[in-house]
Amino acid sequence: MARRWTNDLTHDDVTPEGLWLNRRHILAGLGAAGLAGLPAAGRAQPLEPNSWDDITSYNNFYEFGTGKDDPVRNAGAMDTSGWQVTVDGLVDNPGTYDLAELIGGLETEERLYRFRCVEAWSMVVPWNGFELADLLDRVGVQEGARYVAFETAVIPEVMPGVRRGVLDFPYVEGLRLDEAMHPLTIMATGIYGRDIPNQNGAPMRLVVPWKYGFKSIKSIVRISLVEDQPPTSWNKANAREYGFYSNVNPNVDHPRWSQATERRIGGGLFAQRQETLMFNGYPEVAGLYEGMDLTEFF
Ligand SMILES: Nc1nc2c(c(=O)[nH]1)N[C@H]1C(S)=C(S)[C@@H](COP(=O)(O)O)O[C@H]1N2
Ligand SMILES: [Mo]
Repeated sequence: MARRWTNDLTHDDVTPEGLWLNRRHILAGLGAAGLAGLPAAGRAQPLEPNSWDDITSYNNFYEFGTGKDDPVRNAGAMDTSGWQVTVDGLVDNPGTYDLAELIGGLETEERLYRFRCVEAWSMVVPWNGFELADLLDRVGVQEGARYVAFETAVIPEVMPGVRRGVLDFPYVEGLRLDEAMHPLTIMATGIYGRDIPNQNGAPMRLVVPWKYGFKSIKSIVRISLVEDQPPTSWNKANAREYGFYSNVNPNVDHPRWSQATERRIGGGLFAQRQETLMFNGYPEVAGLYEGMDLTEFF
């Protein structure tokens, strides 16, 4: 029934082996090290993950307020039980699904990803989840679909940022279909082997590691396969500063600040800034943008 939308890449082509971590190893490691932030010992780690505390207490989730500590203080009031997700547009199997039904059996390995916010801070997060491509295959992408649009829940009773109208909600984001199908693009449902906390986008959020953090939309309730480039929240709020693509690119400054360096959260106040890497250190995605002027399509 569902047709596989194919591209040429496989994991082996694009995911450096060291970035894949076996969930069982992680859980075993946590048994020994606690939740302080160290994955299984004895493995060569190309990246040092941030601590659970860093990852879950310094957040952007404007529905719950604009301060970095607003989400951790306010998001607990959101009830994610019985979560439903609507899948519509150019798909074989449209409908409104219970989340468990929609994603049952898809969850796979833990992945350690760099995360880079447009505000020039960064983290490294060990996500649990699955490839967005596997979900799209399950719902069956139809001919003619060129983009995937995503939408976040709007629950004013528990979302002070929605009540104050700090952005035009619902928060919306989008990817080109080939970006969405790329094996680095995941739907996260956990961190460090635990359920993803509300402030990080429970029960399911997008993670696109080569793009600025705001592309990684949280608490998703709608996924639409569409023909035309969908609107995106930060582009709607300020088109001059935020484009559709939003690839991490040290050579394209944000109009109000440089993107050449970043501050790793948790490194301490006096930690040296580090150089920001093209595509946030995922050069394997460069082929997606071949022939595009990335200063025009920023
Ligand atoms: N629905 C929604 N998703 C969102 C945001 C938001 O305000 N609302 N903020 C974005 C921004 S700007 C960033 S940097 C990341 C932060 O993710 P984290 O809190 O898990 O680090 O979430 C992104 N996803
Ligand atoms: Mo961000």
